[in-house]
Amino acid sequence: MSSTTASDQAVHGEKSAALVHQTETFGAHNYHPLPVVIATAEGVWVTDPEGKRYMDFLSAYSAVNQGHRHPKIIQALKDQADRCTLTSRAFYNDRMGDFLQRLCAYTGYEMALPMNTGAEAVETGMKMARMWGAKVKGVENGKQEILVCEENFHGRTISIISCSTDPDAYTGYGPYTPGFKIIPYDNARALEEAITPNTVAFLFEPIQGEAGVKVPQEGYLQSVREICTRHNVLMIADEVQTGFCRTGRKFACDWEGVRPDAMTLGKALGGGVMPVSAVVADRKILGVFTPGTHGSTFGGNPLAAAVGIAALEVLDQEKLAERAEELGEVVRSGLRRIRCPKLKVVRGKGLLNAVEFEPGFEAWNVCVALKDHGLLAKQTHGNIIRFAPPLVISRDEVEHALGIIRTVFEAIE
Ligand code: IF1
Repeated sequence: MSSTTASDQAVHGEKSAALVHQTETFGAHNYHPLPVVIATAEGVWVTDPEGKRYMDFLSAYSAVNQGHRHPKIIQALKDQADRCTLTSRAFYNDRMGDFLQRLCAYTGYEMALPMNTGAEAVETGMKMARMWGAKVKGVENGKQEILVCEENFHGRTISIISCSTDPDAYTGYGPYTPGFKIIPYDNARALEEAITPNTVAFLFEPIQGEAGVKVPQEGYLQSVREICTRHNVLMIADEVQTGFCRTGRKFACDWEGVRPDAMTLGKALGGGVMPVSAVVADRKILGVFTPGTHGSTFGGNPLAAAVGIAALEVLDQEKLAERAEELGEVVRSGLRRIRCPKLKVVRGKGLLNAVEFEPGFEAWNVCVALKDHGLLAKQTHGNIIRFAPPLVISRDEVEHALGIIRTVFEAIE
């Protein structure tokens, strides 16, 4: 029995409608996509099957920082595909070492553990923290505690949703993994008060993406660093979404000059082409893993390594952090000039920005209207829309996007 959705009617044309219908018929309904079908993509632009072009202002949730199908990344993918794609970690391969060395150089850590998705990196970070707690800090195994923040988003696995505060993320998925404590975000005192002798790590987002691009007050990261150091608690920054130049620095923690004990990385590390993720830390922490204690079939595969190398090179060669910082200012000032009584807050860092409408406002129809005007964006929660274009966007493209957003927002009653 096929189920059609409102989206069937709202898409651009016959081909799109048929594709939506097919997707909704055979695909589990774990998403409610905007009624648009993407067929081709390049840089900031995507095109639907009918040939209509849109600006991508979501960037696959910051996984396309280098732009869709960046030529250097695609070339690296093609070249490696013609040599070797997958070996498993049962053997060495000739690309992973180079990738890990470059990732360590880019992030400033001694070691890296390659995985595939962001959630796998976060799970790896959790296991690393627990193992470090048992082996190094001396916490009795089974009593390790990890602190996380309210409104966090770290992925969709059972252990990760076990520390979520979003009922949509965890309801119905019990029993939950124990060993997590939840504290308020952007509150250093709450962190200090929650630490016990069994606390092994504080896992946090330097900017909370899914929560609606929540930027903590200046000094929060430095306070977290000082508290974690003093209590011998691992400071683990989840930079899966904020990493790789998105916020105007290599990593969001760089804005306060803070070096976490470990970072979980993903999304743009795969250059918008394939899943590539990792945990980076120094030897005294990542060294807790010994052969056979953790792994992944695809983690560190030569194809991912080749793509990851190209993804990192493009960030530097095209100075994407500088671009994100400069154009982010243009986006926020442009958004703040829009006359829209229901628009209450514009916030963000670099090219990770969001607008918040008055409480109770439903932003879905605004996103549909933006789509009809040629710009793709998605709300995080009912009244918040995230704007996160690829970092290769030009100044002219930013101005064009602001024109679309202004037209749509100023038409909101
Ligand atoms: C979805 C959210 C964003 C992440 C951080 C780990 C992961 C993510 C900070 C896990 C992934 C994605 C997941 C995707 C939508 C998107 C998302 F809305 F879910 F929360 F970006 F804000 N840490 N975020 O943001 O990485 O396993 O997905 O590779 O699940 O709908 P992943």
